[in-house]
Amino acid sequence: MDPTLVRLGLLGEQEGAGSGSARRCRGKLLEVVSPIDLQIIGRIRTAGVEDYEAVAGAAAGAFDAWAAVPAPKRGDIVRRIGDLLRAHKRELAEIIALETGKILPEAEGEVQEMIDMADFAVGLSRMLYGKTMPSERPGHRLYEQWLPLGPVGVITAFNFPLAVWAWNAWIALVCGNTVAWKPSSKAALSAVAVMKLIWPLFKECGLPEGVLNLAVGERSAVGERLIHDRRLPLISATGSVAMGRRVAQAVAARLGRTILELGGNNAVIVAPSADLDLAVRAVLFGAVGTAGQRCTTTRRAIVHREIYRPFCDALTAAYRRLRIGNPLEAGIDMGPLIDRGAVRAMQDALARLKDQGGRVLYGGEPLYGGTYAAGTYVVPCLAEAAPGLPIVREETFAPILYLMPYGSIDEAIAFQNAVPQGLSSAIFTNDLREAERFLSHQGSDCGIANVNSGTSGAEIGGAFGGEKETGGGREAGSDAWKAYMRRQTCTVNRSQELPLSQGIEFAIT
Ligand code: UN1
Repeated sequence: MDPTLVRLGLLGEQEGAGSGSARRCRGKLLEVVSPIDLQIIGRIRTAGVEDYEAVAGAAAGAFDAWAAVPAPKRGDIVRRIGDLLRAHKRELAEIIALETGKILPEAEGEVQEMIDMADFAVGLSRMLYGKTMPSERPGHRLYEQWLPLGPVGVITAFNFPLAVWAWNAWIALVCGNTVAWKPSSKAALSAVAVMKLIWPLFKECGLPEGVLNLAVGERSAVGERLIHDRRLPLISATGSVAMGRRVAQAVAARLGRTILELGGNNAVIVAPSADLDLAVRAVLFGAVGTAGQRCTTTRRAIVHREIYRPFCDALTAAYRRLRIGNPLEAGIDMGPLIDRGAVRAMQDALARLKDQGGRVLYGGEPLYGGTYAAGTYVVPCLAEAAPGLPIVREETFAPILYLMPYGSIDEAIAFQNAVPQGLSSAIFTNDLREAERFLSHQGSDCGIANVNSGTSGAEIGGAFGGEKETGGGREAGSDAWKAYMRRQTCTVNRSQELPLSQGIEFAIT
């Protein structure tokens, strides 16, 4: 038995829902299978309908008490959560790696991202600033304040099973909201582990149950109920475009708020003046990091034709040196995909690529036998594809990089923007005009635009999210917190007159 599971108390059947401690659940049994070797690493009793109802009820019930805690005190709880995460960074990373197949350095990065986010939220808890504006009326004060919004529903994907929840949860907490979390069933053991770690802290601090809530479960028992739940004024969802569309429609129908972080189809433009070595390294990490299963994964490289060949050769040489294997072992660069279904989806995409006239330059095939017996490992793929091919417009959640040459910067930017998604983008250039053009309104149409830095691995300090089919939401740093609060504009009259705005005279004589 894996020592991490023992240390985190994840042996035996786990309860998939709770509000401060685990609750005896009545849903189906979920077997958690590691993509590394298809071994069962855990069993979770998922939330049934009544468990969801209890958990959402607890989130709604705890809201008033939590909102009444002063924001800096709420921040102090988040600081203590950050300390817990620091103390358990390695174990949490191991469970993430076991469950998702991402390599340990990246899994540790994910826990670090949660810690960084906690630090940010602690500071933020003293900076939920509202503006004061000059009133046009004598003896009046006009200002805005930000109030807690309510219980927030958070839906997360398998690829960042904890960090994306933390982006939402820490911000929601300091804003005075409670959280009801539905993690992906493909990565629910990490969620159970982290809640087991954090829940006792709330008890220790004398806080009521229901501030941080978990409900692992099937779409019918949890997901659908959550998005239609009128007790949750905000739903923040990360996942596929299809899922996001469903969430957006359900929440819009009840005039609720959404924060959506959906598909990406991120490109790197490599200009003739680029530092090639830097560009190759960035594209390599962007394309094969997390085995091509990040929202920010580099999926397209748009390379100037003068340097297209040397770039492709250098990248292929780097791909050949990649060590693919057990992500828990030192020295491995890329682990498995999340499951065999993901391997099939990758193979389907490559078959369609070939049908559409594209060409595989390197890799793409599944690996079998020995270390790879699980059937979840692949050789990452370099392919050549015209920018307009239907397959290039799709996000295949696998390590496929489409390479395409360009002639002019106008053409490169047009290629970059010619997809339905708009999350992350990058240009490698040493030409100031090109860089500034890329960052202007005539440049990248994405939520994230980088110069001489790759598409993935965003810091938490900036707002994270994208345009078009990526969903338009913003999470994590900067002023993303505003979406988690209720803005109130207040006018206070200290005079003995009642002047109306816009100079309206309305006097009954
Ligand atoms: C995601 O894939 O949903 O920028 C999030 C990055 C990470 C987060 C990715 N900080 O790649």
